[in-house]
Amino acid sequence: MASFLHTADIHVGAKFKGLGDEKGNIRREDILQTLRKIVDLVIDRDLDGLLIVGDLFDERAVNAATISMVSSVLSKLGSSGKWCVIVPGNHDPIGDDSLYNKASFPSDTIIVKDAGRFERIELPGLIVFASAFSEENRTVPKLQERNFETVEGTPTIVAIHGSVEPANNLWSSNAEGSQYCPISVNDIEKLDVDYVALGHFHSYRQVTSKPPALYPGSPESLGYDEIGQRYVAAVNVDSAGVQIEKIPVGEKTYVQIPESIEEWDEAKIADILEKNSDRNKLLRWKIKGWAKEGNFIDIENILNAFNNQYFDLKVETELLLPEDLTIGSDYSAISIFKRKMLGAIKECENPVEKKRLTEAYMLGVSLFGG
Ligand SMILES: [Mn+2]
Repeated sequence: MASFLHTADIHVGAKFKGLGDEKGNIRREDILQTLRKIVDLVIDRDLDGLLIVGDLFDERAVNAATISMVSSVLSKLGSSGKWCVIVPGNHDPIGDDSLYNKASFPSDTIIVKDAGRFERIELPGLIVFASAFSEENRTVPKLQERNFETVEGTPTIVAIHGSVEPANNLWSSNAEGSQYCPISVNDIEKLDVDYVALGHFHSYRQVTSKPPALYPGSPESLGYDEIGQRYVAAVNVDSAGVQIEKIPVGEKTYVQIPESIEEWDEAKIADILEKNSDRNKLLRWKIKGWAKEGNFIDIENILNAFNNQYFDLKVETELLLPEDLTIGSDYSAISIFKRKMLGAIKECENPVEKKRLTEAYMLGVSLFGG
């Protein structure tokens, strides 16, 4: 019998471009915090060990302080009698300049360094076959030709960082492309092993049932292509078979409200922001719609009221002209204003300028009293 926690794609040191320095630093700390919680899960649940299937680090040049922080977090496993196996992925590949060859990790941490062939790792009660990703070897050692040497009564698993194909468009939003170690579903299904631990795609997904092959996804979201709850997999293999438990993890979640086309209403917008509000959420919303003439909505004002109720709030607006425009042909100030502005909006080809003109039109009409 064997039990372990399977994770991948943690991406320690991720840049979080677009969040700015302050929030970016908080998100980098979130990743470390999630790693600490993962280690604690292994210990608290008394699992045998932790398997990290690629991209523990975001890039091969992570600063020394961050690496030593990770190292100290992982050292808790060894001191608690738990094993830890790290498989290098496409973001932290093995090779001459690999951080796995330069930095020091706890002596009991097993780092897979063989690329181009499967390394056989014998753990207490479990045999792991794993291959490291290297720039020179962007393919998985041929699975179908490999006879995984098993031991009667001892569970055997395979760990691969790569893209399972056919991907069936399942990965369109979070795949980094199939150039990284393509593995076919067919090849996986031919394997006579108990479990296939995958890494590379960033969302939780079991791809085959026999043997069970699974992507746990990133335990901490890295952006809006990784929406919602994140997970790690607790795997238990015994004579009865394989049990997989999907455990929710992560410090913060990304939420995206689908683009809306509707009549703008200040109360409605505020209500949606209120309902979703959570300081551990990053929310993105594109509101596209129109307001009634004379009903100018100060979106900045609404957002300011909600900014500190989210970790990060990004609302993009596209204000359209009202559907029920009424334009008089007289020479009153409002009619002249409307005719001039609508003419300018119609002629405007620059989208940024068009947006400003539309907003100016709405504000102007509201100042005239509708
Ligand atoms: Mn990754």
